[in-house]
Amino acid sequence: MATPTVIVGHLAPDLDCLVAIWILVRFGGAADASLEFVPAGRTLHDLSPDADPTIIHVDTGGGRFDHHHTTDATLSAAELVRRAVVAGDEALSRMVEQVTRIDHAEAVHGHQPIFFNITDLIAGYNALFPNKPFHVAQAMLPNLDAWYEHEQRALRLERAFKRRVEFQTRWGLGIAMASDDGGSSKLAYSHGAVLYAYRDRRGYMGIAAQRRSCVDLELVYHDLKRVDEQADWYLHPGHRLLLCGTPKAPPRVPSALSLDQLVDVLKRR
Ligand SMILES: [Mn+2]
Repeated sequence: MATPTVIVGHLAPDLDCLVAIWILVRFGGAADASLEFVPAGRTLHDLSPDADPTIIHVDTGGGRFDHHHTTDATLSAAELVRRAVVAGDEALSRMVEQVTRIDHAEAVHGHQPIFFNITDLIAGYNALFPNKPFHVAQAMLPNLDAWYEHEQRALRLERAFKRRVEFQTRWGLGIAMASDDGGSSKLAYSHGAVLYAYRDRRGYMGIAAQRRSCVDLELVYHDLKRVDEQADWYLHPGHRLLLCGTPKAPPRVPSALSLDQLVDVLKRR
């Protein structure tokens, strides 16, 4: 693809339009491209959408990166741009798949999620800057960076989870995993664990148990106070969470235990 010098989206840009722009800016060599916005469906200066290969229209204009000529629910502007620019990126394809689904859900009947979401965030920016779509895009680019980082982290956790250790506790199946990013309750519980233990790249450790379980970590806490006495273990009042360091609360003294040693403490209890 030619290096874009101008990216054209539609006024009051929505998630699909913004993600298409973001992919071009971050992955498509368009970091220095200028952004223009036209009424949805139109093109810049009413020229043919793909006449100039350095002027890229997304989600408008009926060209190669507009999906409005089809009702194919697997297509969106973001998906068309992704396929053309960075087809092999797993984190990106997961992100864009959600964008496509959101774009089509909105178009069909707008089944509303309960909590504030990214579509609401964009609506908020469009309300703040009703005549400045450029400001909306500038505000959203770092948010999309963060979403992409989140998807990459989820992938790293899935890869690390494949190297997990499973063990038995008095309460049921335990899972232990070490990874740069720590553990994943979602992965552990979906594999039937009643509790899981993790260690991250900083040496922060933790044990967490399913909310609807009878796990009580108080005795484990006392065991740890004995075998790892310097370390800054914290027992959550609910007794289902036992932590030694989190990004929210770095430990004054990290645990001296390896993950295997922590698992041994759990198995013995
Ligand atoms: Mn769209």
